Amino acid sequence: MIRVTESQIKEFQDNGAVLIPGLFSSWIPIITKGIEFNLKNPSQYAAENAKTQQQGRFFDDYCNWMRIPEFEQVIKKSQAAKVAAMLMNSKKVQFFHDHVLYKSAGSSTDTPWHQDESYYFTHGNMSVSFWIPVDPINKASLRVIAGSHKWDKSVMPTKWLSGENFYASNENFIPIPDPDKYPERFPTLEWKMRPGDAIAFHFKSVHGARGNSAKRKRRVLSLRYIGDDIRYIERPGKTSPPFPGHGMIDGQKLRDDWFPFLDT
Ligand SMILES: O=C(O)CCC(=O)C(=O)O
Repeated sequence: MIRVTESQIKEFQDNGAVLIPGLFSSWIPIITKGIEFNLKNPSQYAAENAKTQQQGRFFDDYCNWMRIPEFEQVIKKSQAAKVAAMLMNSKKVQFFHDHVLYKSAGSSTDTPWHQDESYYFTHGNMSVSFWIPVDPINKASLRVIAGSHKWDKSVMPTKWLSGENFYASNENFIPIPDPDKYPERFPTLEWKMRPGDAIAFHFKSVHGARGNSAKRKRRVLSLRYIGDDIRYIERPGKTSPPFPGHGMIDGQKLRDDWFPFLDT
């Protein structure tokens, strides 16, 4: 059974994000096993994002699905690709990448406001990530600026730890908004979540997250999908993830040997 309704699709398309309760309920033990393996076996891309004066740990890592069978299983066998097709209104769905985001109990590190598409070499409107916590979430869910996926300009990408500009040239980007200072200008969405729930959000949605003030860790897997209209775009520098040696050029569809089509 596909767990997505017309009103959830509309909410995703209007707000750029929607909660989908229970989408991964039967996958939580498998996802948890994959995350635990990833934490013990980080890749070359793993990063620690807490500044020295901050409490606790904020770790992330990505592009591990080819070496972590639990991630490959959930990507290829769960209903996520079907739901992604419906949310994006796309005939076909390609998998883009996996991303683990871990905050220890009491981590004081906020996830900075950002827009994923600015870091990516993808361009287009058919995109969705599922943010899937395996621990209950009260205050540290993803926070999304409602409707920001429809903004005309992209938000300036920065390096999470240092705050430096991500690319050498930043002229085409707008400054990072501050929804906590200007809540009327930038209305935000956030959710209480149970393991199995997922937030579906657009690559252009501006989002962040609070630190984890809870007494338990916050382990999350984000899975990212692209649809029919997504094309490769050259950025003014190395993207994140970088996918070295991809060999694609402006306007191409993403190569399907690296970004596989999924059954929908
Ligand atoms: O989990 C977080 O703190 C941020 C997640 C995020 O930025 C993402 O999944 O794109």
